[in-house]
Amino acid sequence: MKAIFEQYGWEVLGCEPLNQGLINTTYSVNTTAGEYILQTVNHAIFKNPAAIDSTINAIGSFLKVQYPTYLFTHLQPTILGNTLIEWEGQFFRAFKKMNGYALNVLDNPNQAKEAAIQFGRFTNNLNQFPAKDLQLTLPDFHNLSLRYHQFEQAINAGNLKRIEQSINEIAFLKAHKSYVNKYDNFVISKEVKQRVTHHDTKISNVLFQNNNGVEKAICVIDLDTVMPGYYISDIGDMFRTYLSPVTEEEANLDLIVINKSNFEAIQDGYLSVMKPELSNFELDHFNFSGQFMIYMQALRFLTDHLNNDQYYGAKFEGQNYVRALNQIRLLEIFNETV
Ligand code: GN1
Ligand code: MG
Repeated sequence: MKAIFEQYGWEVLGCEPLNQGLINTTYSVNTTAGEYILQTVNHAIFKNPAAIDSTINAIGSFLKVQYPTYLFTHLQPTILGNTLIEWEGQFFRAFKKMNGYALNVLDNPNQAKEAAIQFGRFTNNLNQFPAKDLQLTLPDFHNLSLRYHQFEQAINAGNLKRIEQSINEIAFLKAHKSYVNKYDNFVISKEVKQRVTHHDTKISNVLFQNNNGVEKAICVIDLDTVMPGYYISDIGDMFRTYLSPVTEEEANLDLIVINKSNFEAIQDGYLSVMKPELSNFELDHFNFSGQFMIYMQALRFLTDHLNNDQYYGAKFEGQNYVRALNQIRLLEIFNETV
């Protein structure tokens, strides 16, 4: 790491790994010039780290001019002025540490509303930015048809033992294939727009501050999957991750319940910013966004389990299976409640 610190010109007092996200590795670096977040970009997943670098810089420059007071995680340049470092086959980038904290789970609807406002504002502030010019950091990331196809491939060519053990879950996901058709119809509609979309709106990707007991979201983070996309991705992932008091890792399915106040808070918060932008057809798919994202995540976790955890990895045998069961249960409860 020393070679990296030198490129930034940091005199480092301490460096510790942060447990954040499933994909990249993140460190908090304390230097004589302040605190930084240093990250390696997972090159196995993000095949083109330069595309992420270019996106963050492009939208950052736009926002700096158009919304000078908007809080944005600009990339930290090295002494030579680069915002992405390639070093011994690994890619690094850094951000100034923001004065805020992230939550892993919500404990009140205000947090859901605050986060939804921030994600709405992010897209809305970029509505004059040409979304189609953004590079695709992960092509087809939220393409449900493709995810379904990958699921079918895993059923045909995956780990036989795991396939046999998953017959109930496979049957459930097949029985809900109509979501794929609904998604296909949504994206081909002329009334649907591609906008600058975050694509990973979980609660830990929002920073909060607490001033005298008033908790406010201050900005969104983790911009690796910012791409042209559909608003149902962002709303849907909020539904997927804010409604239940337990995370996607929870193995006790009885603990998965839906908090309706959080649902309303997401709706109020996001639409307070984005409603004028959305067509009636888009708005008609508000609840579908939850089905779309929860279903897709269930597909992705089960697919990965059948493929021997190639994508997400697993800390214990069957971790992605547990996650898939969790998401299937969440989808069932979502459908009962909404
Ligand atoms: C991954 O790495 P992380 O936790 O930010 C994934 C998301 C999933 C999420 C599930 C690039 O995000 O799509 O929703 O795990 N990101 C990528 O926890 O695949
Ligand atoms: Mg992420």
